[in-house]
Amino acid sequence: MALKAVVFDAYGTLFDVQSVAAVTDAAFPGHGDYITQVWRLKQLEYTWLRSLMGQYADFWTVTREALAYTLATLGLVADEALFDRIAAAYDALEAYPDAEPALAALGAFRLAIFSNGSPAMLAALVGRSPLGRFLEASLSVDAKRVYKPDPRAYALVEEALGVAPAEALFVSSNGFDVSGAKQVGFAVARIERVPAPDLSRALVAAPAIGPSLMFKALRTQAERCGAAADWTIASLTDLPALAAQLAGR
Ligand code: 2OP
Repeated sequence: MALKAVVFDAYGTLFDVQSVAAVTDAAFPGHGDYITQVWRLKQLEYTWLRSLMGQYADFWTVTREALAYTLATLGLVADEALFDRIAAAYDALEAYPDAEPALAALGAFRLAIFSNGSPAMLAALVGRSPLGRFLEASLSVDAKRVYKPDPRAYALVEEALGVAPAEALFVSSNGFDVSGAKQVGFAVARIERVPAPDLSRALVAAPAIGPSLMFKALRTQAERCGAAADWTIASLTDLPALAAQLAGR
C-alpha cells in the first residue's frame, strides 16, 4: 500500500464529545449527563434523517436541533443566550490526550480531518486545539451536502486531497463511519475508546443503566451492519507504527 495520508474523523475520534458535560451540567444541574448523551445521539440521528430525506442542513443546525429536542424531553426552557452558550460547547470540545502525540509522530504522512462538522465548527475546534499545526486540511461533508456514511460524502477526500481511498488510512471511533469509509475503499482503523469486555462487565453489573452507560452501549462498539474495520486500536498513538507498516517503512 502506497500510504500517502491519514484521515481522521473529528467528533469522538480526535475530540471528546463528552466534554460538553461541564456546560450542560452547569446550565441544568443534575441533568448534565442525560443532556450530553441524548444530545449526541439525536445529533447523529438527525444527520441520518436529513440525509435520507434529502433535507441537508449543516452540522451547526443539526446540533442545535438535537439540543432543542433534548431540552424539550426534560421540559427545560433555555433563553436564546443560554441555548447559544450550551450549543457552543461543541465548538470547544477537548482533544483526546492521545491525539497530539499521535499526529506529531505521523509527520511522514499528509494528515487531514474529514468530518460531519460544518467548516466553521471544525475551524473553531481545530483553532482551539494543539492539532492545527499537524493538519493539512479540515474537510467538511458540507461541501457534499450529505452526511456520513453516504458514499457521496467520502468522495470529497480524494477531490480535496488528490489522494485515492486506497492510498489513505481512515481513522474513526464511530462504527457507522468505519463502515462508510470501508465501503468506498479506505483502509480503516477503528479506535476503541470503550473496550467490549469493559462495557459488558459494566452493563451486567449496573443496578440501573444510566445515560452514559446507555450511550456507551449504543455508540462505542463496532457495528454489525456494513463492513468492519481493518484494524482496531486502543490509542491513536498506535497509528504511527501501523502507518509505517502500511507504507512499508
Ligand atoms: C464526525 O463526522 C462522525 O460526528 C462524527 O466527526
